[in-house]
Amino acid sequence: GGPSWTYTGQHGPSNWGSMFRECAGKRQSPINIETGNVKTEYWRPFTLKNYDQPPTRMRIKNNGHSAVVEMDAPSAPRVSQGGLKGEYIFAQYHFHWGGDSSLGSEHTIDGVRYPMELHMVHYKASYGSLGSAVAKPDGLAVLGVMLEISGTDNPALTPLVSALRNITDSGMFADVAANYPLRAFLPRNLEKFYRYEGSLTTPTCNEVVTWTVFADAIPVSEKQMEFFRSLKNDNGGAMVNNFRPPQPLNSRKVMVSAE
Ligand code: SG7
Ligand code: ZN
Repeated sequence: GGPSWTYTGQHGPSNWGSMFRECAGKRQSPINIETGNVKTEYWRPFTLKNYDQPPTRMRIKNNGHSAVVEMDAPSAPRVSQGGLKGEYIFAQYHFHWGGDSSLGSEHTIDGVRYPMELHMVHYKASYGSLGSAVAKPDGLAVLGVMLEISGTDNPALTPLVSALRNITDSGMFADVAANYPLRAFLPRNLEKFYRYEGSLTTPTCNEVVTWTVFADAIPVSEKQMEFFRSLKNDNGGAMVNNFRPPQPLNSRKVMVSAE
C-alpha cells in the first residue's frame, strides 16, 4: 500500500498534505469553532431512527489509529433532518483522545479542547455503501460528541472500556459484552449543534463530510480515559493524542442550529 501515517513525527499531521493530496485541500477537518462567528439556521430537529434499539452484537477494533465500534442491529440506525440533505445510515463510531485530559478532541470550541471526542460515522443511504459514499461531496454525515471529565464512570462506556483490554495491539478486535443503543452516547440536548462542510480527519482526508458537533458534552471518568490511553498504535507506541489539529476555515461558514 501507500505510505503509512501517524499523529507524530515525520508522517504526522503537518506532513499529511504532502503524502495525501486531499489533506492539503480547502475544506479540511477538524476546525476551531468560533461561536461568535456562526450563522443561525432554523432547521427541523434531527430524526433518529433505531437509535434506541440495543444492537444484537457490538465489536470493537484497534485499527492502529483509534478504537472503532461496529454493531449489528435488527434495523440499521439512520439520521435525517437537522439540516441534513437526505438520509444517512450509521456505519461505525470511534474516539479521539489525549495523553492527558487537557487535550484530545479534534474540534475545539472557542479554542477549548476536550479530553475525548466521539464520532458517529454515517453514509448517505442513496449511495448504498460507505465505500461509494467516500467519493461523493455529500457522502458522509459524522455526528461529533465531546466528552468531559466526570467524577463517576459513564455506564454506557463501561462495557467498551472492559473490552479495550482485549484490543491492546493494532489489528485486534473483540466482542463487547453489553449492548447500549447509540442514543446512550449522545447528549440529552440534540437541539444545539454546529454544522459545516468538511473532511475525514484522517488520511486520505476525503472532502465528503457534513459535520455536526453537538454543543453539549457527555461524561467520562478519568479512570475510563486511562483505559483508552493504554491501547497501542500501529508503531507499538501508546495510542494517545490521536487527534488532528484544527485546519484553516478558508471561505467556509460555520452554522449553528437555533435552539
Ligand atoms: C478512524 O477515523 C476510523 C476510520 C475513519 C477515520 O481512524 O474510524 O474508519 C475505519 C473504518 O477505520 O475513516 C472512512 C472512515 O470513517 C476518519 O473518520 S473521521 O473523519 O470521522 N475522524
Ligand atoms: Zn473521527
